[in-house]
Amino acid sequence: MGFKKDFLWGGATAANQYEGGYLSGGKGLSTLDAIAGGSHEKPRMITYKTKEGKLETGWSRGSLPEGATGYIDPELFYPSHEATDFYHHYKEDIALFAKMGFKCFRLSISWARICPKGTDELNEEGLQFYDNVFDELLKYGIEPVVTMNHFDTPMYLADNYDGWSDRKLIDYFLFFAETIFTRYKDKVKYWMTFNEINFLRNWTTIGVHTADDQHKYQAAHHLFVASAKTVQLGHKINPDFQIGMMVAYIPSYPMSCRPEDVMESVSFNREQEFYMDVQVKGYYPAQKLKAFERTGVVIKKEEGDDEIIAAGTVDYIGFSYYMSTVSSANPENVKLIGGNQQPAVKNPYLEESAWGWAVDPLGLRISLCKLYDRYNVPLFVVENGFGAEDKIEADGSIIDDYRIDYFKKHVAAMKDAVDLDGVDLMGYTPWGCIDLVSAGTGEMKKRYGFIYVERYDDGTGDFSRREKKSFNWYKQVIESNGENL
Ligand code: BGP
Repeated sequence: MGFKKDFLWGGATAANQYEGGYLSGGKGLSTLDAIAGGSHEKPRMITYKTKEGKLETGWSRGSLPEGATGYIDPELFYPSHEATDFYHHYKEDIALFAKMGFKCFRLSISWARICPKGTDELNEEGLQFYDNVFDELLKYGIEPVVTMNHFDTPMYLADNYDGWSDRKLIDYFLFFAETIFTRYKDKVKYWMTFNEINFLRNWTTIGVHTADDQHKYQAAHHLFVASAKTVQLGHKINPDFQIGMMVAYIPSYPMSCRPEDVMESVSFNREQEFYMDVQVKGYYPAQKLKAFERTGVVIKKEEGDDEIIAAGTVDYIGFSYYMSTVSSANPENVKLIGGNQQPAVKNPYLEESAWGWAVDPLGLRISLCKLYDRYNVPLFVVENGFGAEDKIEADGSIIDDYRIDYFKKHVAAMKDAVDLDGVDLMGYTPWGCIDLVSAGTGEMKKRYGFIYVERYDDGTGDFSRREKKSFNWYKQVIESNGENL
């Protein structure tokens, strides 16, 4: 009973929010370097350069304005440029992860650090950086879990190809994939292709300038083909590789047993399951094909795409789980989650974080049951956590009992899913195990870590690290393989 002996306890991060060194060591610009912070869910004023070289300022709701090219506004402070400086602190941070007893560590490789333009030019210094990081992890027996692309598309590809709406990106990504698979094949076993592939509403992350369904789903098709080819290629390079997909899972409950509310929640959940259906089952689900017909979306496919998608299904599902939501057929019930553009309905039975994210541990068990019943492949909870504003006490300590409480309940829910429901769960990597820049807000204020980093939204802070109260709590959880909460 309980979690497997080799359960992968660890923590999760992403290059664009944690690494920093955005122009160090030969790295090229990525889309998230050129806008002021994060994955840009909220409408925000950005300054950009037009193709004609003119500087313009305008509102952007996640999409790059038409014709915009990568421009860094010297007047603006970009927390993501230095982020929490893993680039210079990786040895110290990995030692802290080892002290917590991590069995694995999830990080992403910055595509533009390996291929500065995203094309077939390579940056040896970038490759060496990740060699150093993996060697450091392996020194402590920590298994690297690598997201191949976490929201950061090389800016050159956004500027010159309109990002993933152009099929050419499949080849460029494959070149990047082959490079890192070959280079790290004896150091990394666990891979994931695209982070939260269903969050394509964050257009900047995929470098697309036109925010409409036609562009979104065409880009998704290219991502599916790239992912499937990547899976096949990886298995050829090293048959021991475990290559997964990654989706943001926010299960939705119907507001009531009124059938109209139930249908709303079915539709909401289907939109997320669509991305899993394609990558796990290997085909487009009928419901989506019908929806394309209704809305006039026409996916341009090349001959052989369907076969590629069918042959390149993933080994496991990685997913993020932070909250659940509620669907209602009555538009009056709809609110925006945490001020961003995600429509949702407040659940009267659940508490929310300061950012309006409903805390729902049982929702995690429900998700695990549903996904395992539906797909029957191993599951990996690769993100989960509680974003909060932490306070440093006079004696320097950080007493984050609210975070411990959140994790306690979520680990207990996973344990029930394993013990009572028979779910095959591979591991658990809480998000932002060390403080990093928020994807949604682009700020440092919203923190997730077991480790605090002195870095603030006005650009102050010396990047020093300190353990929060949750650090020792998580250590004891790992030590007891999830028995001692
Ligand atoms: C997921 C992303 C992460 C991350 C996390 C928390 O959507 O994969 O990159 O940051 O959510 O979100 P936020 O930073 O907005 O609190």
